[in-house]
Amino acid sequence: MALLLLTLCIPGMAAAAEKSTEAIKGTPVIDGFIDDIWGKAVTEKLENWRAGTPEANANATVKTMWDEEYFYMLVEVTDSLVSSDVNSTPWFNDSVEFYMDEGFEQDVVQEIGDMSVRIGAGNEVSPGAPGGEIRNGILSGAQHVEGGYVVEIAVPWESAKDKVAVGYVFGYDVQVNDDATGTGTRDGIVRLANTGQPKGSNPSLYAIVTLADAPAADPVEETPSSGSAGEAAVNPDTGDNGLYLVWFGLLLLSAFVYMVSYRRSAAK
Ligand SMILES: [Ca+2]
Ligand SMILES: [Ca+2]
Ligand SMILES: [Ca+2]
Ligand SMILES: [Ca+2]
Repeated sequence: MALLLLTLCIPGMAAAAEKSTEAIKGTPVIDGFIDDIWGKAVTEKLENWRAGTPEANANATVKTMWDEEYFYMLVEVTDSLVSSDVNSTPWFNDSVEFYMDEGFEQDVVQEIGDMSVRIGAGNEVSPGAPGGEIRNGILSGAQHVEGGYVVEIAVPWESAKDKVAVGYVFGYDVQVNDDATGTGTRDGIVRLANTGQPKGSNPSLYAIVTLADAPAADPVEETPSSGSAGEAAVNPDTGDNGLYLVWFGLLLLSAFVYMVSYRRSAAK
């Protein structure tokens, strides 16, 4: 608590980590549809408005996940008018930009190795901010949904390939561009991090993400093992009981037949 107060009281100390989060371990399918496992990931809201307002423009959240092959990001955009590919300049269209400072060098401009890519609401892929690079092997999927759209992306590890493990830390950022009028002009720009950077992309200000463990599995519901096993146990009993009844019936019948024939022979 004392440390927290101290941190809050010293300007600059808190600014360094303007946004930090963690990525759960897991492997979603990259198709723009939200896998169940995303429900266990940390949700971060994009709140750094560079243009537009939360009331007039698209709002968004991002979730992250990782495995040995990829870093995954899921962005859910609330957008009352989704349009794609209206303007040939891709950042004027509804789109999501993804940035990674995978080596965590925290340079002030994007350097070689800093991933940067833009995915349109219709899954159009284009290079992100100048200096960054689209990485070979990126997978992406986008889907229009009621009230907006969803973008899912997988970025293959490169420089951190041999380092990724629980506890690995690096920088990433996300920006959503909104064309609110559907005319191919950008009206809203909101970022996850990068506060104070009016243009371009500054890896030293990216959100800091720590790779975390896989989420705990849901408790397995008590399967009514008595159900199947019970049935199996009950059925033969019922069968046996039925068999006994048949035998008992036959016994009574033969006793009856015997008595009748005995009386008849006695009467003769
Ligand atoms: Ca999916
Ligand atoms: Ca870097
Ligand atoms: Ca829009
Ligand atoms: Ca517009």
